[in-house]
Amino acid sequence: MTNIVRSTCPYCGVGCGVEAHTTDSGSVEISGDKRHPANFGRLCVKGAALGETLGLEGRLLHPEINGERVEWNLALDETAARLQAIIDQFGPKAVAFYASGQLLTEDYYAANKLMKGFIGAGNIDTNSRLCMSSAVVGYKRAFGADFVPCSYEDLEQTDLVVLAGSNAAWAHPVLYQRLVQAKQQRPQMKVVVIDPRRTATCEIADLHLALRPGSDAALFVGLLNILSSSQVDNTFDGQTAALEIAANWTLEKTADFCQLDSVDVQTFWQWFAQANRAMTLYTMGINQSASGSDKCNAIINVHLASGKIGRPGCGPFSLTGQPNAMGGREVGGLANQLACHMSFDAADIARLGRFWGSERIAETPGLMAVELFEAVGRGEVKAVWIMGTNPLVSLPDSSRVAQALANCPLVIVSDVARETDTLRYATVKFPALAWGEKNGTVTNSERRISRQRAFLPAPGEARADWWMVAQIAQRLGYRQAFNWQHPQQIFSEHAALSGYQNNGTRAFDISVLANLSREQYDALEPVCWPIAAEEPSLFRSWRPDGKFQLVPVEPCLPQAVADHVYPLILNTGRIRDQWHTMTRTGRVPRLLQHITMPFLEIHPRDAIRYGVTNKGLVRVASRQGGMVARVLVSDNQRPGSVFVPMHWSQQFARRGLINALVAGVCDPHSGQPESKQTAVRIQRWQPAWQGEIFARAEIDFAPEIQWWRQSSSGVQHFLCAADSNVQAWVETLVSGRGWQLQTACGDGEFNHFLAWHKGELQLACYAAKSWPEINSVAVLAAFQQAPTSSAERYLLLAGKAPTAQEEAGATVCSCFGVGEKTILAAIASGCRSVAMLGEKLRCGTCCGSCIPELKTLLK
Ligand SMILES: Nc1nc2c(c(=O)[nH]1)N[C@H]1C(S)=C(S)[C@@H](COP(=O)(O)OP(=O)(O)OC[C@H]3O[C@@H](n4cnc5c(=O)[nH]c(N)nc54)[C@H](O)[C@@H]3O)O[C@H]1N2
Ligand SMILES: Nc1nc2c(c(=O)[nH]1)N[C@H]1C(S)=C(S)[C@@H](COP(=O)(O)OP(=O)(O)OC[C@H]3O[C@@H](n4cnc5c(=O)[nH]c(N)nc54)[C@H](O)[C@@H]3O)O[C@H]1N2
Ligand code: SF4
Ligand SMILES: [Mo]
Repeated sequence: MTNIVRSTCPYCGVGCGVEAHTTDSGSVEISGDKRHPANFGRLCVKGAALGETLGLEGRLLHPEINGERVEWNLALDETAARLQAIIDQFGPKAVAFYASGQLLTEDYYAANKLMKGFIGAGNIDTNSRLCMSSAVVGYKRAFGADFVPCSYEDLEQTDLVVLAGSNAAWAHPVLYQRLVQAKQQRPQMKVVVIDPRRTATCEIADLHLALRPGSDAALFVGLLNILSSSQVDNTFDGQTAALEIAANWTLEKTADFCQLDSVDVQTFWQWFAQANRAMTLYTMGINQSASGSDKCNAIINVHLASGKIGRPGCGPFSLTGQPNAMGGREVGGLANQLACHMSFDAADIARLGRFWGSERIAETPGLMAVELFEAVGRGEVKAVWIMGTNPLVSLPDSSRVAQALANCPLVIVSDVARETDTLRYATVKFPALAWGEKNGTVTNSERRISRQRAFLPAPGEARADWWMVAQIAQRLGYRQAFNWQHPQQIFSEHAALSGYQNNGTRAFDISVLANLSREQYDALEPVCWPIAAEEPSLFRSWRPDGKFQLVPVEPCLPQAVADHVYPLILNTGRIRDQWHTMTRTGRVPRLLQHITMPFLEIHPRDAIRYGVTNKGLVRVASRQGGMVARVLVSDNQRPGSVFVPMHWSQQFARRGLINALVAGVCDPHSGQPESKQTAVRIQRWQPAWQGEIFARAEIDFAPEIQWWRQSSSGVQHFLCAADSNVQAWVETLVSGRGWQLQTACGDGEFNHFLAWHKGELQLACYAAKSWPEINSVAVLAAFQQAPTSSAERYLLLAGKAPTAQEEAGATVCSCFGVGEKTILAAIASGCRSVAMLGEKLRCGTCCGSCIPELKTLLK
């Protein structure tokens, strides 16, 4: 019998509905939920691969203190006692929580309540600080509330979509496909992409503005100037000052500042001014900037000034990144907010105190992510509880974060994975329930609250994040306030607080959901807040005077400046098939096959200038630190700027951490770091050898060997490179184990090794001057079933398949596992279009996110 549980995808902020089909035998299949209004059944590659992330291998399943497994009770008693001792001796501000937009609303509410309501300090911040805190500042300054005035269905009703600093094709794939469809249906709808890189998102762009990194504000301030002469019909607070600045941003000045063709700038301005309805979708290319808040307001300003807001098909739409980034904003998970859209003014503090029954409500905002870890480093914060985020990888200036945590007396980490870069520094490890096991709600980009429901039993001793918080709170003496047995009770409390003495003063009000029974909570259908209100009219209603703010914005360039020592600007971001620090997607082999190691994308002209070649290795360094990547020469890149993905941690590469280079300069209003611009230099690295290594069990790499993990279960598979002697290293590895070594070497050009033990393959190492062409499928197969004839063994030693087993090449279509070589062969045999390829190989027919690459291959 199959049991179907409806839930929500745990990855991006699109918030797609999924169905988990479980059978009695325990197998689980994930498919899209056709009834969910965020996706109507569609899933992207990551969502479709969720079923492959459910295994327990690599999971943290038991609490630990100082590396020793302990009983939950002891772990909780001990942790609470240590927290209490620190609070007693140094005060509540010596304790901090660092939470995540991937927690459920119920988890988040609990953590925020404990820290701000009962420990009594503002020190709870979240990884959303690195993500959309600038967007929050933008909305609050403009509207007086953190309200996203758009929905996905606006995309079907608009005339112009501007994507600013968003690679939605890879980062919000299902939403992007919706946009693709909308454009197919109404080709007259225009799409403008603003991004220094040409990305997969540009595939549907009528205009791509490949502007100078960090110069976006000028485009919108200049646009405001154009609008002011024709369209500004309303009086806004701040209007005079905003327009005064804008008046300086003529077409010439703007084009010059942004290093764009003035014809292109003018086209964009005209399209925006003339469109009856327009939307701007913006994400990290805007937010992750030392002037990100101002950029957000520059965008909101043009929508306000032209009246393209508060009606269908209009509005400034900040897309949230994480599945519950919006939920975090609702519960007040950022250090400078209180719960349910309340702020640190006396009336709100008093109101919250009444509702929670506490006299200890934090009276001032707490530390924001980057400064929080700086305070840890200075020893001012002595205990930090990290939940659902991996700051060693994702915060800027990683070596400083590592130093801070290494010296912090109490580091509590709640995670689902057993090994992460952050867990290395944990004093206390709490095993959390993962997706599929946990139960609660999340809110997506369009403010739609959906249920995540459990369809798997809790494994080992893993527990819900809210439960851990409640248990610690009870041990700190707050039993009454944290006496929940079920997430529904927390949700009810949160919903009630949202309406508590609200009277229309706070935009976030879901109090109609406060009295749901457990059955009703379990059956809750996806619902957008504000509930029971007409959205456009509501948008007007929380500023009863109708006054919105035009924030005066003076465009400026990034803090990072290229100079003769660090002449290139490093841009960082996402790739299609990986999620953040890869703790989940990195374990799915097919998701690692699209892009196998960190790359540095560079313009051909710069490649020549700096002497690097496609697929060669390169050392990248900033004033903060360095990493190693593989070169990808591409004219999608702007000259002067390079791109490296953010995902690789020390679990997946020896030196792949891009945040080792990022400085962590922050926006003064939002505290959001400038993760998109860092001045770097690059240096070609021609190692003595590079190659691939396969091993039956974990192996120790000599410290001078760079490695990039290709699989994290079963046979260990790595790409490697080093300047040292490969033969000497392999010999030490094999020595003393009684393995027989089979070697082949060709004149210093290549060195291949196979190590056998009792007829079983133990190790295969293929090293060469440049990347060897290895049939990894055949090599992996040889670990399952060793070749028997000596001819086959020689073929294996050559890295070839025993029979004419063809290799598919890098996976282009992850949904159906179709490789580049297969696609090229199909093109050679007559497939002339994406449709023909789809018919023959199925590639591109599921989520569609590989279509841009298929087109490139066709070209
Ligand atoms: N596959 C995948 N999808 C994800 C995630 C993931 O890890 N993997 N993470 C999710 C999360 S949390 C987030 S926040 C979102 C992020 O979603 P996005 O913001 O779309 O993703 P990024 O790749 O970080 O950056 C977007 C683009 O900003 C561009 N950019 C860099 N500098 C500038 C600039 O100065 N101006 C402009 N206009 N553009 C610039 C980059 O070239 C890049 O193409 O993705 C979500 N979705
Ligand atoms: N250079 C650069 N840096 C960036 C960015 C960039 O574009 N460039 N983007 C930034 C942005 S937008 C973001 S959102 C961050 C993301 O960065 P992180 O939040 O650090 O990345 P994740 O890998 O998602 O970390 C989530 C952690 O929580 C664990 N986990 C998963 N599910 C659960 C759960 O249910 N409970 C608990 N307790 N743990 C769980 C995972 O195993 C993982 O260790 O990175 C930021 N850093
Ligand atoms: S688009 Fe986002 S929410 Fe939807 S399936 Fe993909 S990762 Fe999940
Ligand atoms: Mo994010």
